[in-house]
Amino acid sequence: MMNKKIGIVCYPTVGGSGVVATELGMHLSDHDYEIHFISQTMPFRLKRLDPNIFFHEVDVANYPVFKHPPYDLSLASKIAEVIDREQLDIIHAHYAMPHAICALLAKQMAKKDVRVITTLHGTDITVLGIDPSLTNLIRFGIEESDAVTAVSYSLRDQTKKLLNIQKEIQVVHNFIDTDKLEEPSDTDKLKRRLNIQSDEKVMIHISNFRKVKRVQDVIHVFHRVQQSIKTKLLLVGDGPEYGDAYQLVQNLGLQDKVIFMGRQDNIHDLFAMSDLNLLVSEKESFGLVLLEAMISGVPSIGSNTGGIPEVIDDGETGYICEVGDVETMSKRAIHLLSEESEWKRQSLLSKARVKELFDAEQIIKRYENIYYEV
Ligand code: GMT
Repeated sequence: MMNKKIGIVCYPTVGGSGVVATELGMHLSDHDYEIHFISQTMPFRLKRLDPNIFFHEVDVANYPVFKHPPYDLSLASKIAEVIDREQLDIIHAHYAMPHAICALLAKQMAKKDVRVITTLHGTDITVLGIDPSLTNLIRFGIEESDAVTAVSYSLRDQTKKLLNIQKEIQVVHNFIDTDKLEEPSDTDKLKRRLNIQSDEKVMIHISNFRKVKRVQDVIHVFHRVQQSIKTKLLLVGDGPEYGDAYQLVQNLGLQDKVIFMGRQDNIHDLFAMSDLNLLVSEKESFGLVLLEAMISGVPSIGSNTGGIPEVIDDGETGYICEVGDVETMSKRAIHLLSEESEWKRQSLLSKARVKELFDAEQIIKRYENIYYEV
């Protein structure tokens, strides 16, 4: 197999699309690809030293005549420079705005011929794609790419419908390493330090605390559950809704039972302590955190939106409830947390499902096939 050179353009900060892009690059380097990340700062998960992985930082030009520094143009220019210097074969743009458009501009600028693959992740379509000031631009980015993928069937169908796209969009689900799981830290010790008693259950929600995540619903569900089951709630992450979530916890008198953890890196340790994960968003094209829960054998309650029902098998690895239906969510949570044998069954099925459908090695092969097709 030829040693292909791939440029990956992604957002480097905390967020699912950046995580997927970085993990993809690291796996491809294990398959003898040469990977060139092109981004504003080093992708946050890119910690390991690897002779097959390079990082090219985008310097954004600034000058008093600009009202806003032209990041998009600097990015396009950097991509073109890297294509020619490193002789890249493929640019894989993660998130349509502005990455797909910048990649297409760079393709025109560069002397070396490249193929552009765009992966759609979610709000690039469901929020930005329907903004009238951006719709045509995003449609152009999709139609002109040599191949396009979406992280769920739901996102593919929404893209086609909302943007009236005829072009083929292949569904490649998100993935997780299922065979290199590190042993979690001492769970009992962690629980003691967090003041979680041995007979208490643990519910968890991890997100960037944006409005679409409906963190308040998570707290309302917990409020109902803790009335009949000894439980603590871990709230992990940070974002615009953090303050309101904190206030709601005070108002409901739950401050001794809800643990705000802020942003955390070691998600695996957190799930090792947890019994039930909640992802009850209004929009969610996939929900990467569901895979992190499944691999640790933690069932999830998810909302019936976007790609969540493609990840959670309703009644087998958690439950799907309507967005905002905190009553049903609470009933399902109470059922799972009180029926030991049912929880055990769903926990085992969660681990099996993630291995069967979302394992990194099989999903990486899908991307490799697309690279070879173009
Ligand atoms: O689209 C976003 O909100 C940002 C993006 C990200 O960078 O975190 O999240 C999306 O992409 C993730 C990775 O593919 C998916 O797991 C998330 O479900 C998706 N977010 C939404 O659709 C809200």
